[in-house]
Amino acid sequence: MALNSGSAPSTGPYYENHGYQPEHLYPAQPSPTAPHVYEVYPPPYYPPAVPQYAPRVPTQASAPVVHTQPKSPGTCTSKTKRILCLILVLGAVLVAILLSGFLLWKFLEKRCAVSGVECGNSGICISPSLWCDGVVHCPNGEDENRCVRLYGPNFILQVYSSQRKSWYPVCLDDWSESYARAACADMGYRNSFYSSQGIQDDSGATNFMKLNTSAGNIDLYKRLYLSDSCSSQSVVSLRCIECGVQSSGLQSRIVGGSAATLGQWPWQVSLHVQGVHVCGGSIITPQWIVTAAHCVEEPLNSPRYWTAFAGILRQSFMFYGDSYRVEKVISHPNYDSKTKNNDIALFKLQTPLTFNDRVKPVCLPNPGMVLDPDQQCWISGWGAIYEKGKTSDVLNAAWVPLIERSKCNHKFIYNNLITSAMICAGFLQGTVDSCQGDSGGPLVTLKNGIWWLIGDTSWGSGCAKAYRPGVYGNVTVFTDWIYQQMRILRPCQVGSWSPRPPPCAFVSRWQQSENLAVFPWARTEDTLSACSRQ
Ligand code: 4AZ
Repeated sequence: MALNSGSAPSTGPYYENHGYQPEHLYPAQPSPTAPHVYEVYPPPYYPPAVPQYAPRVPTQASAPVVHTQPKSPGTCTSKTKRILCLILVLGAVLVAILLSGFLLWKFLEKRCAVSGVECGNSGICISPSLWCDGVVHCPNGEDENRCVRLYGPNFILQVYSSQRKSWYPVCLDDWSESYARAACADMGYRNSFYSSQGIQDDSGATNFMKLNTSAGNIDLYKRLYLSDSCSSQSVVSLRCIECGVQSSGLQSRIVGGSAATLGQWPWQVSLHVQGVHVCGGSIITPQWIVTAAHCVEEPLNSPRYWTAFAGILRQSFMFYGDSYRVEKVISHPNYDSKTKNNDIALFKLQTPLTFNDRVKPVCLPNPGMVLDPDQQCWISGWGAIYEKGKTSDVLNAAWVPLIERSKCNHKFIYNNLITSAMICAGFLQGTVDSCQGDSGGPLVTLKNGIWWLIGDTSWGSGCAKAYRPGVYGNVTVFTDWIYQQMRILRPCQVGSWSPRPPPCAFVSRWQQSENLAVFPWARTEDTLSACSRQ
């Protein structure tokens, strides 16, 4: 990390977190292109409001015009020809009707206007009542993919209504911890729950999801119904993991960037290949680490090359600390190695990390979180302290302001190379920046007393150069993808488990191809025992 002191930030529009858009499962972020050029269309033709009749006025009236029936080879003269003609015309009309009917049906089917909600862009429609019902119906599991989310910096629990195509907060009436645990599991936090409490809803919501207490022992989502009243006047604020807290007492002040202290950036990990630090990463759960996709390009896409170290400040001390082997390396499916678009990847560890003062997760940003255009953020890592230098032995950290995208895309800065899946941060005069070896590491910000993972270190032109700030993966746009990966269960194995099988999922016909989700809802006792029965 190239470290120095910074200067005053600039102003502009907000970076806003937008929630899940059910129609785009993997939103392919646009690759950097030239600025938008608006196409010039011909002026629109507006038909006249009343029928118009063109007067039939002969332009030359010197001789009387004799109108005769022209004789052409294509006209129907004889009786048989006339019948043939009629058949041909009727046939053509019939074909046209059938064709337009087919096209209309295809159009309606695609829009799912006839049979319900479309599964992504697949053209497959399912009934709205099957959406978020706990059973996967769509080929890629879109119907059960994002039925619940945490919104804003206060972690308001929201449930998606497929009928209304909107998100609603959950009323605290009749809420209990078991529902909270079920909601966390559905988000991907398996066996992880931190707190669930009621808070005053200040969003101005007039509709709430409420629990139907008279419903039998059915799935949480089938119990929920939309209501315009909430007698407790409180909504559920849910936290699935205690995240985004630095360890108190161990903290020391950093001005302009300097060596970190233990527990200050407890989510920072060092990712090693053959005993050498290669990239940084951020802990988000005991088993999941966020890093950059460019760190795991072939041949480093195999988990066997990687070891993660957590809770250690010095590279020279790494081998005295606990090391963690990697079970899975998952690179974003739309990562573009040329443009660094969608530069994010996940490591799933073979064994979970044990959290303590030095090892803790950072919070993933929730949709609906508004950041200042020049929000103060922090970067950390063992990267080089000057361009082309070697990696640092000590963990360094520095604060950098966000730079709004339009400014970063200026022709004198990155000239439209910054997509919506990227965020710029740094000082335009240079001086403080991430550098080689910081890649994959965190760009975090403090909001509401909690540290949030806003970016993962991705690229930049050199280090700490004027008008060349650091570029980070925009974690906000990847959270749906991250949760989706966390929800995926391994396929059930044939054989018996004792005393209890680990969570697993049946792989359906359409999900057998690689890279497709398996039943994200396969978490019930039924499924677990079904797995063990196999
Ligand atoms: C790198 O190669 C790298 N100045 C990381 C960050 C930046 C440049 C390079 C941004 O890991």
